[in-house]
Amino acid sequence: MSARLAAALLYVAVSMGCGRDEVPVPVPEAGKSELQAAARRGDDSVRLAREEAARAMEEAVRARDAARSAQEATARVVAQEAARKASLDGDRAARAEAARRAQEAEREAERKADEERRAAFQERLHKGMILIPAGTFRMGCNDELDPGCGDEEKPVHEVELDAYWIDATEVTVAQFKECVDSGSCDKPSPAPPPSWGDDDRPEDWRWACTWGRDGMDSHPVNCVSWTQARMYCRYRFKRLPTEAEWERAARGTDGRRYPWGNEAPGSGGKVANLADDSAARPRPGLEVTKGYDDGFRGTAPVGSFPDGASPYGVLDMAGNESEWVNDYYEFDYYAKSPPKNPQGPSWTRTHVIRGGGWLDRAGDVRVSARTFRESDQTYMAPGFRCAVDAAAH
Ligand SMILES: [Ca+2]
Ligand SMILES: [Ca+2]
Repeated sequence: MSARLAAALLYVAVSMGCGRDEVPVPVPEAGKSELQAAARRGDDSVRLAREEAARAMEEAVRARDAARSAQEATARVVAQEAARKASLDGDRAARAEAARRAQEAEREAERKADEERRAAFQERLHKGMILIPAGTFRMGCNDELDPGCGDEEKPVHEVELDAYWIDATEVTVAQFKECVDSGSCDKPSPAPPPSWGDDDRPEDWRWACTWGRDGMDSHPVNCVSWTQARMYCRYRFKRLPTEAEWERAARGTDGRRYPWGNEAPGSGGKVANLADDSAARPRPGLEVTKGYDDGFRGTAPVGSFPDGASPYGVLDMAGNESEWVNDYYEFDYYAKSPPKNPQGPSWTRTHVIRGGGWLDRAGDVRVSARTFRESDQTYMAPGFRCAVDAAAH
């Protein structure tokens, strides 16, 4: 600082702040311009400072506003994200609910479709079958009521059976052909085995096998083994009837000797196809029921004798073709068989045949008559029918 400026400042200080009693020091004329310049420079500094402060204030305001804007923007983003998440959650819940309902509808549709398929299957399965109700009956032959009892038919004994369905007729050639065509069944034998056992040559009996002959579609299939019969029933989702089921379907519960009652064939109308006068005409030596003519030397179309129906309406349980049943054969099985749903012995070399057929006389078509054959052999005598548990489907 120059001496002149210091003097000016001293003057100013004295004039502004010194005691009243002090006399102001006059400023030299030469320093006034400098003083004024300094004042101007001070004014400029203040102004600049004020302007700087104003700018700083403006900047602060802008920063505050920007921060506020940023906060607001952030809040908006957060709110938008929350809204989006809520929307997604809502959509997810809605989709889950829609999926649940779709699954329920699908399950219901499947359940109804299953019911319809089951009903259609049962209708097809039970078509041509007769329901035999659960209950008890006396199985076997009672000497007091039937003088023709064989020892293998005794003792008469009470048997309880669950309900079941049984074919109304023997299985026909046309029905068996469906199984053969499907590949599930082997063709029946074209002729009886060579060991037929009498003086006739096997070729003389080829006409008796119904398979492959014109006009035989509605006749019972024969010349099939027990194994072939079983395979056919399995093809139809059925099974062979047990011996007890077969007898119950044939005679009901009143102990009758024949399906239609106690009168032997020949005493009334035509009730069954058996060895009759028709069968004897081409073979005079054949033992037949004389005086009875059912009109068929061999098999008849199934169901040809409605007057011979059993109490349940089952047909051809006496005659036409004798029939394989599911049980192994044992001569004295009745003496030890269980009282409920008997299934036959556990194993023997033969299976039971019931009902007699077109080669048998009247006494052999009684409902309690029993015979047997080797299981894997084919004969012209046995045909078969199928059954199914009432509770199975
Ligand atoms: Ca006959
Ligand atoms: Ca029969």
